[in-house]
Amino acid sequence: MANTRMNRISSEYMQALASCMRSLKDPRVQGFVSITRCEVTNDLRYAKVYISVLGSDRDAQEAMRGLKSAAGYLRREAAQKAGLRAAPEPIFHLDNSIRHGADILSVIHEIENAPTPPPVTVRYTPEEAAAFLQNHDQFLILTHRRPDGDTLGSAVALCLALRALDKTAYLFPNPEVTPKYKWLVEGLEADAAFQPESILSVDIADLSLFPADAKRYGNRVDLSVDHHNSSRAFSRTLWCDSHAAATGEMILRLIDLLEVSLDESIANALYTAISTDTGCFKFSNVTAETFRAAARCADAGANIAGLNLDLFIIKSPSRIKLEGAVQANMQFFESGRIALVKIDRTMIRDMHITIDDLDGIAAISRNIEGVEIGITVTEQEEDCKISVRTCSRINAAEICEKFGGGGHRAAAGCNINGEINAVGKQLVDAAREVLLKS
Ligand SMILES: [Mn+2]
Repeated sequence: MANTRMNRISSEYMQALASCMRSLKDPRVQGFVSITRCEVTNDLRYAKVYISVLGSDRDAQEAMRGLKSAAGYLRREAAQKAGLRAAPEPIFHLDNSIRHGADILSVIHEIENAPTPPPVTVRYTPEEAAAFLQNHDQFLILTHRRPDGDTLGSAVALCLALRALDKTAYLFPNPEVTPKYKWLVEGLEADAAFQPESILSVDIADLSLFPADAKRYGNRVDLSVDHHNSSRAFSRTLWCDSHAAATGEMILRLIDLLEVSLDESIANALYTAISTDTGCFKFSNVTAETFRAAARCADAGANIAGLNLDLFIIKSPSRIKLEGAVQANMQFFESGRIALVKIDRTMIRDMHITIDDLDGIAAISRNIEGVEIGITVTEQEEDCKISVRTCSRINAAEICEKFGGGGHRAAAGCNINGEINAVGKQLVDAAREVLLKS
């Protein structure tokens, strides 16, 4: 009983505090600062407030300094706003785990003068989502950071379908589109002069996944279409179907509801979305619906063999060299149950490795007979990026959580500062610990 009451007080206090933080004029608290958790003590004397900052370590430190200097003001205002008889003293803690993409409960600060995010997200059915599209115009479609085939293919198919309805629709020019997918978005990206009226997002599970330049739309998304289990509401309306193998499957459903017929371009975009998110129909997310959607693409003239060749079979010379080096230098531990791959900056430079080349490289070590945990350490400019892939018995996220990262059971990641060999050793030690107790 008491717990429920304190939970309610904490939650009300958190919202009040978030609202007060929004009104701060301190430039140090201008970035993407969120409260991820808040616990008010039973005696109402203190509030432990966990803060996440999207940005560099320095941004985070500065934001914390800004919050601490405003603590007196925030204490009075938040208590008053929350209607508390006592004024708990907010104690701010930096929540580092969140910066690696876990839970963001509330985004509390946007660019100056931007409206606040919608307080409530309305869950839409596919029919309601289609009606929204039918009744609006001047669309801008957002895709996620490090865009993959699903976010881009879905955005392109939706854009073309809206244009087929004589509407104006453009893609947000995502600066991270790699050469592999450039052909898809060509001619569909908005220029700086475009003034959208309706903002859509596809395949974006969380505000933290917005491209840096799209952050200004973070609180303006009218409709989000997504299939991630972990999808977090940030838009005015959301249609989420976690059974869909790809957002592309959901876009096909919308296209049918809008009564737009599939043409070759739409079919190519949808096939790209569906095939890439299923590892060319090999992953466990594939359903009969996935094949039906792919068959519709084939019927509409999608270039199935050509796309499969470009997306899954043809590899760049640098990728082949990288795979060779990865295989030659792989280290095994615990009688071959743990495999470690290290990709250092010299390799990346000498072999001319691109982001496209690194895509999916983490699966190589795990896909070896007897390996239960595959670890890939990639040296970056500032730190090492770690990808862990595991067999179903082992929880990859548990290993990465030890280093402030996270992810799914079969695939997780984290970033660690340090020399690549030392980082590799740390990871193997952590993996061994989890392996031996699982
Ligand atoms: Mn997807």
